[in-house]
Amino acid sequence: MPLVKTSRLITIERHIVEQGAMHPDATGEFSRLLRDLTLAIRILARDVRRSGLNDILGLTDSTNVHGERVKRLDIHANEVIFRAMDHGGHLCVMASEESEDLIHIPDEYSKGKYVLVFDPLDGSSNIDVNVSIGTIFSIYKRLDPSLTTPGTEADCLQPGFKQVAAGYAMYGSSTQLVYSTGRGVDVFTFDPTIGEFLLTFENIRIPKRGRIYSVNSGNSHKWAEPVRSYVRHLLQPSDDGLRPYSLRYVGTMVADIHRTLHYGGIFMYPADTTAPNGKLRLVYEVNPMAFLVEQAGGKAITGTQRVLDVQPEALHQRVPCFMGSVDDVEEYEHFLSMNGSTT
Ligand code: AHM
Ligand code: MG
Repeated sequence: MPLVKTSRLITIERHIVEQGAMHPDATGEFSRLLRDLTLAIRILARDVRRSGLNDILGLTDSTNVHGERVKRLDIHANEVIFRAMDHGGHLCVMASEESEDLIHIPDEYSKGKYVLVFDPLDGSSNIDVNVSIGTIFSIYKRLDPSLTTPGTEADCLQPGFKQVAAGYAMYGSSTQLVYSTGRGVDVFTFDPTIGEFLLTFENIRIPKRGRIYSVNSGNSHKWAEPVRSYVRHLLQPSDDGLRPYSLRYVGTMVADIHRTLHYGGIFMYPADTTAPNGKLRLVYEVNPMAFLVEQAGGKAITGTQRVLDVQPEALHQRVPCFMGSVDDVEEYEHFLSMNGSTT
């Protein structure tokens, strides 16, 4: 049974504080960081809910009721997260999918020991059509323990196994926040009537094998042979009834990984002939998701190595990824080895 639904009535704030209390040397800084981040997510949950209305309510096609220019939702999300996180004194630097360079903490605010990387609104192709989108984040400790200097690019380019926390918010039929501090994965659901995230599932475990694969099959003509033969295999009926697999692909990584965490199976964004490293970004998309998948008992690889062991070389670097149920990912690895290929 992968889902352990909790009967405890507990808010995310309380949960964060309780988890912090488990660390004898905790100063509370990390709890405050997460509290600020959940504020940003609450605001974004509200804004996403109203996103179809902004343009309609605007006096002109680019102005909202407050006389402000209506921004694209992903740019807006980037700004909301920055404004929630820049002044708390917990962070030394940030990086985002929507910002080409590092995001520094303004001079007037003190610097903290943590680093935040994020994708403010994942699933951009789905924003305008009311399909689930999300926010992905990952937190590291800064490399230089001195708190007086700004954070650096190296702080944001730490390998994924050094994450101290990672998670995502999914703005779906409800808003859920899924996160891990390295002690399993917990799921919180937002109750808009009380403005709180409530613990819904504790320590979710991804099934050892699933029956769903998730990939953009429109790219299949460009995949390497191991990926093609693996997907052909998944579609081949088997005597034990485990195959054929069903295909599910939302096109929002947050939603596809969310389903994979609950139902199992495999999510893939492989390399192809026009995208030699796939599409997804290592630092703020693939690493946080790989951390969650591993924390839920699953597996995440690039095709050549464990995702969390990759040493990032650039903020916006892409990497192929295959993640989900252990048996499914290992079956894909078997196809790789049969083909003598590692792509
Ligand atoms: P985005 O960050 O611009 O939204 O791009 C990332 C998204 C992922 O959420 C999703 O898995 C993938 O792009 C879908 O890409 P494609 O449309 O090529 O299948
Ligand atoms: Mg994204």
